[in-house]
Amino acid sequence: MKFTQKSALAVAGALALLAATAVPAQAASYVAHLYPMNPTIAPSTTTGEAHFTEKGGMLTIDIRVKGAPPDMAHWQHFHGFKDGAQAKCPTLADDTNHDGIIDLIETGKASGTTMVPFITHPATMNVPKGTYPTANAKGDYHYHETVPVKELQAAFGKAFPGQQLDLSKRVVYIHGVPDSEKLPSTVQSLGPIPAQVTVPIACGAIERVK
Ligand SMILES: [Cu+2]
Repeated sequence: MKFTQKSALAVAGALALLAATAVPAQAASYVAHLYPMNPTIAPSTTTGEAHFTEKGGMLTIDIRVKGAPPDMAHWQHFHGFKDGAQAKCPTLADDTNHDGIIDLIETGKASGTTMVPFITHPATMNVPKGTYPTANAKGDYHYHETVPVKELQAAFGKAFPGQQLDLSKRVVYIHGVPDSEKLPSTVQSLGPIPAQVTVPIACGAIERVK
């Protein structure tokens, strides 16, 4: 009896060990369903999906956007809190100056700050100068990049000390309306960057699916 119990324990232990070592090898998948924001200023309704897959030390970022303002580049990032708090997409209540538009600055309370840009080389973390995708004449685009997790985490940790990427605590934003779009002067932006570039047009919270 004693022997059997011991064996059972040994088997359970071995299984637990197997499970523990098997986890990192599995792919982790995340998705963000993007819903339109500020539809009164964007000439169209922006929707889309962002997928994140972590496998074999690589992070693949795949974002499909539909109906964004056409023929222009769109800033896109994940935003989050520097202290690791859970970010959310804003609601109409976040339009604190009641100009009918939730601008970038007003997203801060719900979503924190701009973190990782979805540009050609995300690990450069070059938010203002990176190359962002351009929507076609229909307002659609497909962004697909693969980046070593270690490289991205190292750059991220430098910008946000003590922070992990923690995708499920972040939100994806798509930004930008045409330069020609007249915005009220109350629409705030980031430093000298025109509000047309930074105004959010879609948002989605990142959820882990696997
Ligand atoms: Cu952003």
